[in-house]
Amino acid sequence: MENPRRGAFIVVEGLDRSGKTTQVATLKSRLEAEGISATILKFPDRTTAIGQMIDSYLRSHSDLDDRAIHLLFSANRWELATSIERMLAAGTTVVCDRYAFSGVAFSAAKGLSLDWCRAPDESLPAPDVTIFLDITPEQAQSRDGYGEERYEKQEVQRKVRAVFGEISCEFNEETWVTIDAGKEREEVGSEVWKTVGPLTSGLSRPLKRLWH
Ligand code: FDM
Repeated sequence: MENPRRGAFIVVEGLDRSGKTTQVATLKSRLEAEGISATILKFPDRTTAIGQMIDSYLRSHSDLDDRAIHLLFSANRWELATSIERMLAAGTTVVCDRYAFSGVAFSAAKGLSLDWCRAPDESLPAPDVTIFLDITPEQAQSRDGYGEERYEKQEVQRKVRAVFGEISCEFNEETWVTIDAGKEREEVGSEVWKTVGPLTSGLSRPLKRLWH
């Protein structure tokens, strides 16, 4: 029988090296320890055919027009949209490492208009909450592995952070939670849990759509 309460859709966003991947993994373990079925998704999903084109672009093995790569990132979300909906309907909590907000922030930081950037993601499943792990570009740069990919440059990250700030203004404090990711990993983890904990008993309200 289908679970009457759906799983929560949780998105974790942030600049490169803000600790998203670690926090997403910690969150999944914590959810499972509480007996909640949880799945991690990561965008871009580099395993699909579209994802491989994105991967090649991010590693600077290929070049693409700014609008073309933007549309590929969006298409990469659309190819997983139905499976996200199915998992949520089956009662699984979906934790997503980056989503459409990264899509808008990174492309708008290149000078494309916000409206143009938002359009292809319109009607995708909307997260119940977006957790933004906030870190300054200076703090990010001091972390291991920084600088390996295309956007890992301070001036890009500074612009991206500013666009994330603009996007966050459209949400209320229940749907967009900013956490200082410059703090110790455990402290960030407990703040993430404070946000996610109340959603773990499942939700009966219907899933919303971007950007409504
Ligand atoms: N990125 C990610 C975008 O430019 N648009 C998007 O829609 C998404 C999901 O790709 F620099 C950027 C953000 C980041 C890179 O890095 C992916 P990670 O390390 O795989 O998260």
